[in-house]
Amino acid sequence: MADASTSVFPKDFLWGGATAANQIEGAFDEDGRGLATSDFAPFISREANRGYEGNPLPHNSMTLEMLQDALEHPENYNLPKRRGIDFYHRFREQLEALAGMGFKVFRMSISWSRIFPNGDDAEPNEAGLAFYDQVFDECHRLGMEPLVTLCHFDTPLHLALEYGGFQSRHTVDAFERYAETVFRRYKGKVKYWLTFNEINNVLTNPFTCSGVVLPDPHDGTHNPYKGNWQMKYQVSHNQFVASAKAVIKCHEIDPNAKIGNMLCRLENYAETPKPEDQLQVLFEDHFNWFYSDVQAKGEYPYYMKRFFDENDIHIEMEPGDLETLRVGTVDFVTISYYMTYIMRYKGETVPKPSGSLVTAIKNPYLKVSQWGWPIDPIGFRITLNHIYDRYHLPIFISENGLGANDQLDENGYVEDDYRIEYLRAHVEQLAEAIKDGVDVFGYAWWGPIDLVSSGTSEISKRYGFVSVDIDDYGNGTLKLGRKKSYYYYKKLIASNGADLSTDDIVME
Ligand code: BGP
Repeated sequence: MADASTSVFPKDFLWGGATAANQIEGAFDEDGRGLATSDFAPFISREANRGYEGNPLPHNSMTLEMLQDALEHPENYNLPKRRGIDFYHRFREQLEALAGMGFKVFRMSISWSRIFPNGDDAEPNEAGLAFYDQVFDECHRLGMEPLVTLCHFDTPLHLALEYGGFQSRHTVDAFERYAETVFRRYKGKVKYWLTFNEINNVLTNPFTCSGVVLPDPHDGTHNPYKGNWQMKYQVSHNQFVASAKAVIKCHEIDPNAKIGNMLCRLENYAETPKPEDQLQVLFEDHFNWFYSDVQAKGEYPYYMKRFFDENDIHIEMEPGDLETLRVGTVDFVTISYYMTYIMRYKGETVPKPSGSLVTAIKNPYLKVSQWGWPIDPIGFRITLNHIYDRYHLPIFISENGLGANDQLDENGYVEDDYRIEYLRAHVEQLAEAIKDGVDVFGYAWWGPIDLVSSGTSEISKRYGFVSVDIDDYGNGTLKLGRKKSYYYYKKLIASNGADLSTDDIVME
């Protein structure tokens, strides 16, 4: 019988789920909260995008002109991240539903502009600080450890418009002050912190990741964010420094707290056994590892020098930066893991900057989600081994999950066997990785309660075990429902990951 006594997972393994302020809170203009870039990430329906095939209107990266227009005429835009799922007012009920599955950990983020409305104000906003006090207290009351990201895709708008986001060292200083403020306030309440969500996403989306707002390129592409490698690597450096400064402050203020990084982990396979394809894998791996290498090892890795030299990229550093990076290394490593990628040789012997997280090349051995994301549980085991081999640091899975167009009934229920199978297969491979000797201390399913999509700002890409009655336009009662997967995850957690059977799910 598979029960907790046969589990390969550590006894106090942190099972749970992950969210982000900008995708759940709503209340974007209440109690002194300032605007953030995420308040300008429109949902653009497939209909609205008809005619733009191959060149879609951006969902989550606005150009300067679009942003200014949305500031003046918000009524012309559907901006779901302003609404979220109303966690701000309903967190008690929503957290209780999650705790009902036996969650040990709840990953969430603090909205920086709720604490400092402009990002750099002289004083923090007490109402914002008090809100998170209540959320953390509630988490503890329900037996869930909050694991808190300082900045998850929501740079304060003022810093984005006036300072170019993390292009400027002013934003680095403001971030350090913000981090220090929340470390002091929540000392003893928050044991696990993360600095930036998916820090490597600056390469594809500096608007979302780093608060960079660029003017319309007027070339018909709607996308000024392609290329710009000099800017993107400078921003990366600035965020590394900001992250390391936060780590140092966290250690000073609360020696009992642990602080990690967060990497969107890209595991790459060669398309063929051709050595050139494998060389491409090496190049692409380096673009990805670069981020966790700096944050976990505290120095720029050897392979970046040639890359920077040959691509004419020059990083401006301030005196003391390298020492800050050296001292401010993370205590643990976290990743989001959704899929693997196929690499084909691009014909260059020196890596060129790479800007795409998703390759067009299909893996014929894998099924894909309704959004086209390849589903690869074995890749999960592979990637965990690679990370542990590289850093020998404890790992927390800060995101893994399946977005699907659930057909909910009037009770918010759906027989989401596809989600159950995704979870089962990934936890099975996670257990294999643990048996391999990889030190993993927690697993957080992305979006355990339906929330607004980061990439497309839609709600109909549902990840939750708990459903929320709301649609892409904000219509609905916000009533919660429990999907079949809710009861599966509950059973899995109760057995500490030992019972993965899908046959005997009890709906209670
Ligand atoms: C990660 C982000 C999350 C999240 C998830 C799923 O990149 O850290 O915020 O939303 O991906 O992506 P999406 O919401 O686009 O389906």
